Amino acid sequence: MDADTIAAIATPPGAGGIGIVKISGPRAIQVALGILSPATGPSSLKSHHLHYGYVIDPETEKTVDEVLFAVMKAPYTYTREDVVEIQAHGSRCGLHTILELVLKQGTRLAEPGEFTKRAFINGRIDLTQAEAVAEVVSAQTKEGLDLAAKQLKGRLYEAIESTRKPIETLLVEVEAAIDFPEDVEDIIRPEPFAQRMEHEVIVPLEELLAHYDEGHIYREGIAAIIVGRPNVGKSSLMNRFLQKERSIVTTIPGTTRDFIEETVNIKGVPLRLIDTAGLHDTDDALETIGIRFTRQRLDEADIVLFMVDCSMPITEEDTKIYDLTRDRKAILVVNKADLAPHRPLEEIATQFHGLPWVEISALHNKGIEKLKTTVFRVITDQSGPAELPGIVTNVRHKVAIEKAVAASKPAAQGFRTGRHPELVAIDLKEALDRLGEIIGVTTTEDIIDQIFSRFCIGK
Ligand SMILES: Nc1nc2c(ncn2[C@@H]2O[C@H](COP(=O)(O)OP(=O)(O)OP(=O)(O)O)[C@@H](O)[C@H]2O)c(=O)[nH]1
Ligand SMILES: [Mg+2]
Repeated sequence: MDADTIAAIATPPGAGGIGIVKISGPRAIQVALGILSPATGPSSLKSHHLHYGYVIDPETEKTVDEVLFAVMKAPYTYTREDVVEIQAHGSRCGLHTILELVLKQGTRLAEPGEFTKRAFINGRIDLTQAEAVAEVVSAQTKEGLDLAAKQLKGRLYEAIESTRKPIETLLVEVEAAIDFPEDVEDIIRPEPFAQRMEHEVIVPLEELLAHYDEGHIYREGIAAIIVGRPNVGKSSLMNRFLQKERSIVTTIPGTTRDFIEETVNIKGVPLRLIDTAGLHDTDDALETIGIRFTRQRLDEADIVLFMVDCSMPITEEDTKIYDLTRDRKAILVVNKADLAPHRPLEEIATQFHGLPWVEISALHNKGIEKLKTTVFRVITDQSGPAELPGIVTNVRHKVAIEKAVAASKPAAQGFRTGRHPELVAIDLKEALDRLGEIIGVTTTEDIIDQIFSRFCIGK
């Protein structure tokens, strides 16, 4: 059965210079011509060209807007169906009026991600490329965008396909061995079989997994929490990172009362910074509500920036805060390095042994770059993004690859250890299925629906 024809506003809510109404499906062109009056007349509408005209309400014959529109005939379109995109003036009201006229012509409002889903179902892109569309749309940094663009071009698809191919070939051999048990030894030679699985399947898949963490943080970002006693300069540091006066800074201890969150870009990693209220001894020592909240936030954060003031003696409060950073990724930030230090900075640092430390002056903007580099290094366990990390950045892909590796290992060893060919075949099929899930050949309907439901309408 033919797909129905769908339509949606493809540009974000709010007024804009232009806004786009998109139509896709077998009736797209007919529907569009029902409401458009092309300046050149309807007969000369060349595909993949931009045309000029008016949107006219067919019932009232009133002109709704002056527009440009593109007619794109299948198959060289986003969805592989006929597509019309109407570029109107970007008022919300105007776009809704056009959309309503289009819907009245017998189209249906598109579901979230439905245009991209059609591109997938009609075979223009695989599932990883469809997911990359959403990543491109939501990328927060240039590096995140680069990763998504690679996936959009099919890098992950190719990597997965290149491991599926050898499994398929070997599976044919195993199936022959099952059909002709008396010839097993002629059909399969255990050593080369194991080697091929190892070199062409397991090693490449493990390499894909090895860079997952780096890739993932480029995409998803990380959270850093700044903690320390009152008045050490936490809010000043926050403002330096953001390059704007976001947090209130005063000489009065206890200025920040609540959590303040903002996101900055650190070497391509979206870093969500959390400024907190200074932690200090109250009646209840450190067991106050503030501490409890901070502790909660500490647990959620990926890295702790523990700040001390080098011009003041280190106190028991500092030590208690330091205790909160145990077993966490943390950096000691020695602030106010512009003032005469109470003790040599190295000595201060040794009190908090184990933590990498950076001296800064939040007031004079000194040491901030070094601190950023250290944050990046601690988080990625590497010194700098010489090259963008691997191409697996999505947890769905990671889990599927892990399962494929887990099935491939016994399959590789199978003939060395005399396993029954049928069991080897089961493992090989399992590996193929798990890999196929990533690119969309063996993915369940539910998962596909879930993936597209996270898209925005109009994409
Ligand atoms: N000399 C000097 N003063 C600083 C530096 N950083 C912050 N200060 C000053 O220290 C005082 C407190 O700074 P804040 O940034 O408000 O400190 P805070 O840790 O956020 O304080 P609370 O919110 O009260 O916990 C202000 O007067 C800042 O100007 C620094 O590097 N050098
Ligand atoms: Mg503050």
